[in-house]
Formats: sequence, C-alpha cells, structure tokens
Amino acid sequence: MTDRTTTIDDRRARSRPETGTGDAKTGDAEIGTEQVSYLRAGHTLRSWLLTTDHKRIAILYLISVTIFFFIGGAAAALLRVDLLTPEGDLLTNEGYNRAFTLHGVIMVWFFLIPSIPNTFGNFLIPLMIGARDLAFPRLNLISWYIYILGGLFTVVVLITGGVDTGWTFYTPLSSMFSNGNVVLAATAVFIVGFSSILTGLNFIVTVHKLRCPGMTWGRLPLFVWSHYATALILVLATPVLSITLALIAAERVFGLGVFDPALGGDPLLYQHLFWFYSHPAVYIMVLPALGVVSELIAAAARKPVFGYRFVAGSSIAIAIIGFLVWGHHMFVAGQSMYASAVFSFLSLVVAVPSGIKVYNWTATLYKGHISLDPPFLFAMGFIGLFVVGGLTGLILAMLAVDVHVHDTYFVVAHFHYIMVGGTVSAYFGALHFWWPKMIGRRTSVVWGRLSAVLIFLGFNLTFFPQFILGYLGMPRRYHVYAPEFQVLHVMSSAGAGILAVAYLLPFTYLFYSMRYGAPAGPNPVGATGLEWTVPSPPPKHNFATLPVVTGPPYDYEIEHEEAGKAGGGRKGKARTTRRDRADDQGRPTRQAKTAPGEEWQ
Ligand code: HEM
Ligand SMILES: [Cu+2]
Repeated sequence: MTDRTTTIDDRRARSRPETGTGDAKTGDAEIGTEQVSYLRAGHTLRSWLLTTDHKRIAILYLISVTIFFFIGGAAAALLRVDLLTPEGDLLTNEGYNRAFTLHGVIMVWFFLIPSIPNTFGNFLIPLMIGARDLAFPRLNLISWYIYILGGLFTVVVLITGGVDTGWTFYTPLSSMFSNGNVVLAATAVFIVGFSSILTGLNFIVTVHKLRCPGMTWGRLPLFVWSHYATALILVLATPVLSITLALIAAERVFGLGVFDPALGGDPLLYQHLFWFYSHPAVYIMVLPALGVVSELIAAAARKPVFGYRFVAGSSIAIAIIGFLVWGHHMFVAGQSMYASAVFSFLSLVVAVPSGIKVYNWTATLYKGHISLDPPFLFAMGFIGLFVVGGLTGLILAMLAVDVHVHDTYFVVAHFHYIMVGGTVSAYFGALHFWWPKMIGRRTSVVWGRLSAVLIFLGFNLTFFPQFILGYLGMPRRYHVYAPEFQVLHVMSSAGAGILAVAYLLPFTYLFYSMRYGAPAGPNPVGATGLEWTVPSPPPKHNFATLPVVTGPPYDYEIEHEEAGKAGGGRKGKARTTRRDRADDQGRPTRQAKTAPGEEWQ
C-alpha cells in the first residue's frame, strides 16, 4: 500500500493497452463479466470441508500447517528456556527428550514438508500452468484429510506423554528401550506419509497432463519445475520411510527381529533405511523454497531468470543426486571406510546444482530494477542463510571434519540454517508475495519489511552461536551442559525470543489486511506468469477460457522498454537493456509474440 506500489500499478495501467505482461492471452469470454471468486463460492463450513477446489484446499493447508508451526514452536520455546541454565532447571531429563522429539517430528513432517508444496504448490501450480485444477481434485482433498488424521495422532501422542527417541527414531532405542509412545508416533508419521505421496502424484500428473496450449516444458515457471522435482522425491522416497517405521512398530509389538541384534537384526540397517528417505527429504523441504525464491528474484529484478534451463535442470539434478548421499549421516556409525569416502565425495557433488541456483539468482539481480519490497527482503534473507547452511553442509560432508563435529550443535546449526533460515524464510516470502493473489487485498509494506529484517536478525542470533557451541564440543540433545557454554546458550535463547516475535508479527498484519487492506487488483506486483492474469482472488475455475501461452517465461524486457518510454519505472530510473535497444532497431521482439487483449492485467 505504499506510494511506490501505486506508481508501479499506474505505470502498468498506462502500458496495458499495448503490452500486458507478455505471457498469454485469456479468452474474451470473461471480459466485463464479474466472476465469483473462489473465496465467495459458498460460505458454509461444508463448502470448505468438502471442497475440491485446489485453492480452497491450499487455504485449509495454510491454516493447518500454521497451527502445527505454533505447536512445534511452543516445544522449541520450552527447549530454549530450559537451556538458559547449565543445570537445565525447567524440564526433567525425560521431559527434555520428549520436547525435542515432538519439536522435530512436528516441524519436519507437519510443517516443513507440507508447508510450501501443499499451500503454495496447491494454490499456484494449476494457475501457473493454465489449468482449472489439479489432475485429481478429490485425491487432493483426501490428502488433506490424511494429513489431519496424522496430525490428530500426533496430538494424541503429545497428550499421552510423548516420545523420547528424537525425530530420527534410531534403533535400538526406539525398537527396544524407549518407554515413550513410539508406535503411535510412528503411526502418525506413517499416515502423514500417504498425504505426501498422494500430493506428489497429483503434482506429477498435473504437470504432465494439464499444461495449457503453448505451456511447453521450457516455459514452465521455475516454481513449477522445483515442485515437479519435489514431487518425484515425495513419490519415490516416502514409501521407504513408511515401511521402515512400520518395521519399527512390528519389532516393538511383535518382537520381529529386523533391527535388534539379539533377534538377528541389524541396527545399522535402520539408519540406512531412515537416511535413504531422510536425506532426499531434506530436499523435499528445500526444493520448493528454491522455486519460490526464483520467482521472487525475477519479480524483484524485473528480469528473466539468468540461465533458466540450468536453474530448472538443477532442481532435477538435486532430486536425483540427493538419493545417492545418505551415507554422510553415518560416517561414525560403523559404516565401511570405503563407503564413507564415496558418500563424502558424492555429497560434495550434490552441492553443485545448489550452487548453480545461487549464482544464477545473483546474475539475475545484476543490473536489475530491484525493489526492496518484503518478498525481496525475504528472498535475500533466504539466499544468505541458505548459503551458510549449504557451505557448512560441505564442511560436514568432509569425512575427517565430520568425525570431529558429528552429533554436536554444529550439525544443529547447519540444518536450521537451511530448514528454518532457508525454507521458513521462503515460506514467509511466498506468503507476502502471493497473499494479494490469494486474498485479493494488499498488505502493509512497512510491516512486511520490518518482519523480514527481524526474522533475519533473530534467526542469526539464535543459530550462529550454535556453530561455535558445536565446534567447541557442546553435544546435541543434551540439556545439562558445562557452565562455559552458558553465554552462547543465553545468546541463542535471546535470539529465539526475537524470532518468536518476528514470526508472530506477519500473522497480525496479514490478518488485518484481510479486512482493511486495499483491493489488490489482478497484478499488484507487476509480475509475469499466468497466475497474475486472473483476478485476485481468482474465480472458482481459474480461467473462463483456457489461456494460450505465446512467449517465454519471465518476459520482463517489455516492462523495461515500456517503462523507458513512459519515462518512469521503479524509482524513476528505468534502464534500457541491450535487447531493448535491439528492439528499437526494428528486430522482432518478444513482445511481438504476445497476443493482444489481456484484459485481466
Ligand atoms: C539443502 C538442504 C539441506 C537440508 C534441509 C539439510 C538438513 C540436514 C539435517 C536435518 C541434518 C541433521 C539430521 C539429524 O541428524 O537429525 C543434516 C545433517 C547433515 N547434512 Fe545437511 N542439509 C542440507 C544440505 C546439505 C548439503 C548440501 C550437505 C553437503 C553437501 C549436507 C551435509 C550434511 C551432513 C554431512 C550431515 C550430517 C552431519 C552429522 O550428523 O555429523 N547437508 N542436514
Ligand atoms: Cu543428508
């Protein structure tokens, strides 16, 4: 709602008759007709709980994952308060174990894995590829109910005393010695796995079958590419986890000898099976975030993404190579030295496609018309934190170093930098970027900027000290520690306090905007992409007539040229790119490929 946003909008309005955003044309049928938005198509609870509209299901997920984010966050708050003193005064030993287990289980399976795909993926994939819904709308709704069922099991675990094995459920603790609710917790994760599998299946079929005319694979938004790669992992890896957890339950209940050496089993087998899923699963958590950031960066720089094919291909490369590195979690677990050496090497290889993305984003920003809107600030926060997380991953992947820091706070800091600094920042970036599309209202830019900065600062204060703690030898999952670690722990807890406030903040002003925000209009951010060609909030069936795509994705040059002609542009400094100049010399432009009549823009 700032002046600047209005300026962009005005500029777009002026440039509209000649250009539009350059991607597609929607049919004439909807021009002038006021279609009912998906939010207004039915007001009863029933119309929400039995909906098969991907956009409504996305909202159901948005509400549910937010609830679990706060339950998981409450557990984290307990841990951080307890860690303020070296004696761990707040919780008992057992209570501490249960708190970090629930924190991990809830955050990983009930927040991080579904967060971006099931909310933004669900909402945006059909809109971005020009489809009316996902391929299997009912299956989509069933996935949400399965998620809720799994969630209810987790809540029962919570109420009946919890589990103490850690989110990794390592045997023989989980299968023989734990006196927590292992079977119930494993069942919860088993159930929620089916939600992942069905959603992944739905995305794969949708991207293959429902792309509108002209939406070739080479024109798919990078958000869709990354979700496609994620869906492959969801479908291929999740069943392995489900079977493994079922085996733990079978061993606990029936005394089946799979992991227990006394019964002829092998505890290391468990770790292989678990990490065969869980390393790819870390990419389930981060790939959708990478897709979000590609969109935010292109929109912020108002340029096509540099090296589109490489950014798209790197998502697929990550999905494939991610399956070959699981042994880096087992360097000190008794795995053969030769296997460890190979896993160490392959882990270094998997960093290459992630690096490609970061370099290409940087190149995209180079000479871009950058705006400091909240989504861009979140994207920048993401890149910084993701790089720290990724580079410390390389440190951990080096066999000799990992022997020193394995199972210390260094590892805790590493994965929080990626999963919280990375994925959660991207989630909030997506929330700010697509909120006007989802709700139809704008939200405060000032508050958005403030929370982006606070999240970044709070995050670093919370987790950077943990790298130092880990390097100095503070073991992971301990709550009674040597007094010399206290200062760093107190810093971390203080950071967590800031982070908690920063995470709560957006929920207040976003909620406020639902009622008081200015109407967004179809394309308040001036971005390209089919989702910005429909009204905000979109009508129930997205497109009255299916769009036809005629140009490449991220066709922002038109924007530059128009801005240049209008003498305006971001901060009044529109630049002309080399390509635009070429256009002036009369060569065919991308604009020429754009069909006229985008009335929604
Ligand atoms: C890209 C997203 C990534 C995520 C979400 C992620 C997440 C995680 C998680 C959750 C753990 C701890 C597992 C546990 O014991 O509970 C972990 C550990 C580890 N990560 Fe990452 N990671 C990522 C990237 C990387 C990269 C790029 C590398 C190396 C190339 C890497 C190497 C490692 C290693 C070697 C460990 C095991 C450390 C140990 O336990 O001693 N990670 N990561
Ligand atoms: Cu891993």
